[in-house]
Order: sequence, then C-alpha cells, then structure tokens
Amino acid sequence: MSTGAPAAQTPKTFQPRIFSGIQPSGGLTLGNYLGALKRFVEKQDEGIETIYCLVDLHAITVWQDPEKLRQQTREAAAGFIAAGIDPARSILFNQSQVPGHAELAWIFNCVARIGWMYRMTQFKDKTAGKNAENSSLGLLAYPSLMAADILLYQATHVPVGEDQKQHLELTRDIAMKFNHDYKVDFFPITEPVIEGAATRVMSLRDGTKKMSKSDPSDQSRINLTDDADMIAAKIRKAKTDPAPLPETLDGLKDRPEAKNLVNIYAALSGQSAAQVVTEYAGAPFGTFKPRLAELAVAKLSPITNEMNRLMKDPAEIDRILGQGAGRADAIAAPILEQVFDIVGMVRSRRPPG
Ligand code: AQP
Repeated sequence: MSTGAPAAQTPKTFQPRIFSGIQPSGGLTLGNYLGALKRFVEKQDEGIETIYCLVDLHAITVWQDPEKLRQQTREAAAGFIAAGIDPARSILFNQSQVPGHAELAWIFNCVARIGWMYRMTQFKDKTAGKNAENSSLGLLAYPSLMAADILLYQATHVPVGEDQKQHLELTRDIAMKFNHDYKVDFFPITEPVIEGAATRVMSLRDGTKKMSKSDPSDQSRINLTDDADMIAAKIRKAKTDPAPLPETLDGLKDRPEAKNLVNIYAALSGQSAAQVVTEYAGAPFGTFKPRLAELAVAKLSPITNEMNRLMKDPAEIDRILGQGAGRADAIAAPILEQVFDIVGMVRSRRPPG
C-alpha cells in the first residue's frame, strides 16, 4: 500500500528488538497459535530481545464485557506462558499497564491521515454489513495505536500473521512521516516477519474466511482451551470437498478448505505443505482428518493442560504481567520523553511526592 507518505531518510541502525501482541478479545485460537504465538516462542529462543503484549486497549475497540475482558487477558497470558513464552526472558505484559502506548498513539493520530485509516481492509471487514459511522472511533484509529505499540519500543521486527501486513505497512508510513515532518531519524522502519506454513489459518466452516476468535460460530475455530474430544470433533466436522488429497500443491488450487487443513497439518508437524501433500497423495479426508486430529491433540493438549494449571493462580498471572509492565515501561518511558521533546512539549521537573 502507498499512503503517499514521504520516503524515509537514510536509515540509522537500531538495536534488533521484537515486539508483537494479541488482543484478549476472546479465547486464543489455533490461528493465533500458528500465525503468532508459536513464532513468538521461536523468536524468543533465537536470543533476540522480545516484547509481547496483550493488547487490551485494542480489544475495547469493539464492546467487551469488563469481567470477561479481565478473564480473557489472564487466560491469554496463561496461553503465552503455556506455549513457551518465558517471562524471565521475554517481556510479557498487558498494554493498558504502560501508559506510553496511549500517549504515543495520540501523537500518531496527529501524524497519520484519516484517509489512511479508511483504506484499512480490517476496518472495512469489521464494519462490513454494518453502519460504519456507528463503529467506535477507536476501531478506525486502531492502526495508529498499533504503530504506537511497536514504535514505543523502537522495535525493528514484528512477527505477525498475514492479516496484519497492511497495518504493518501503515506503521512504516507513520514512522516515515514522523521522521520527515520533524526532520529526525528517530523511529525505525519496522520489518514485518510473516513466515511459516500457516500465516493465514482459515475458518473450519469456510475456507475463504480467516479463523477468528470473534467468529460467532465456535465450530469455525479450534480454541486453545478446547479439550481433545472437542478438537477431534471440530476437525471431523470441518468442511471439505469430496475429492481425495491431490499429488501436488497445484491440485489444492480452488480447494480452500482442503488447502487449509493441509497447511494446518504442515505447520503443526513442522513440514512444508508440499511434503504433506506428497505423504497423503490420493488419501481421502476420512483418512487424513483423523491423522490431523491426532497431531493437533498431541501438539495442543499439553498447552491446554498447562494453561488450565496456570489459570488456577490468577494472582501469579497478575504478578507476572505487572513485572513485565515495569520492564516494558523502563524501555518505553525514555523513548517517549524524546518524542515529547521532538514534538515541542514542555516537560517540567515535578517536585517529589
Ligand atoms: N487465522 C489466523 N491465521 C494466522 N494468524 C492469525 N492471527 C490471528 N488470526 C490468525 C495472528 O494473531 C495475532 C494476533 O491477532 P489479534 O488477536 O490481535 O487480532 P486478529 O488478527 O484480529 O485476530 P482475531 O482472532 O481475528 O481477533 P478478533 O476476532 O478479535 O478480531 C496477529 O499476529 C494475527 O496476524
């Protein structure tokens, strides 16, 4: 996408730092796991500085029941830890505990252009069939807050699923426009990291729609809280076509549901989709689905069990999130101070107490 923002100045080198987030707007799905969480763990294990955030301010861009939101935030934190995020190595926190996110987002609201926001496909998708004028102002400004989440830490890389690519491009445009307008080389031009066999996991009921935690049909997704029987039943009932699996990837063209199940199998097993197709060439779904269910249960059940264990101690989860917020704030606060200085805000020293 080109927003018409001016080109970047000569880029300076920034310390590699990864930031990414997930909205606690429902329970985590297999899509969140394969498209984001599993890769967050891989990045942590590569030894790069990693900052992971439960973006609760994003979640309230659509209505959230307050008690459920708190529960979902703790559950998502448990999901991160159960999937392998180590709060001692990665910074794990919820967004609203670090005020810099909202403060920088306001500055970016004044840098970004309204037209850029209206062009976002996620905004169009989320308001499709509804009166867009009646959606929250926050839903329209969502990408500006997302840019703030990332740039508050001068993050250089953001692992995301395919659906977030356009928002990442907007983050780059905001960084470039800020740097240009204020004649500074302050924000990095962040790189999206979209890789792996399942960058876009599709609904189990409709292979043309993304698997989503807010889809009204629970059958459309696998939740990280689903038990083995539920996972197996959802895969058994997943929509497919009558043809067997093809011999090459080309044979998956125009077969979105079949392609989706092959991609899920590939991502869970650590193979490429081509390898999966070779292994199951000519197999009917009656053979493939039980194997996929077995694999999904083997990979997801340990995470679900650990999540359930962690959820028994919400005070410990809150402690971890609080500690993460303190560490995040220690990185963010001096960066935000520099931003306030760049844009011309008076910053007075306050008397202690
Ligand atoms: N189906 C998916 N396939 C691959 N990646 C996915 N992600 C989400 N769904 C899929 C990735 O998960 C990260 C966090 O996403 P999010 O929760 O912040 O927002 P989202 O993309 O809008 O996810 P949902 O489940 O669709 O949430 P709702 O329903 O609340 O809007 C991102 O990296 C995303 O790419």
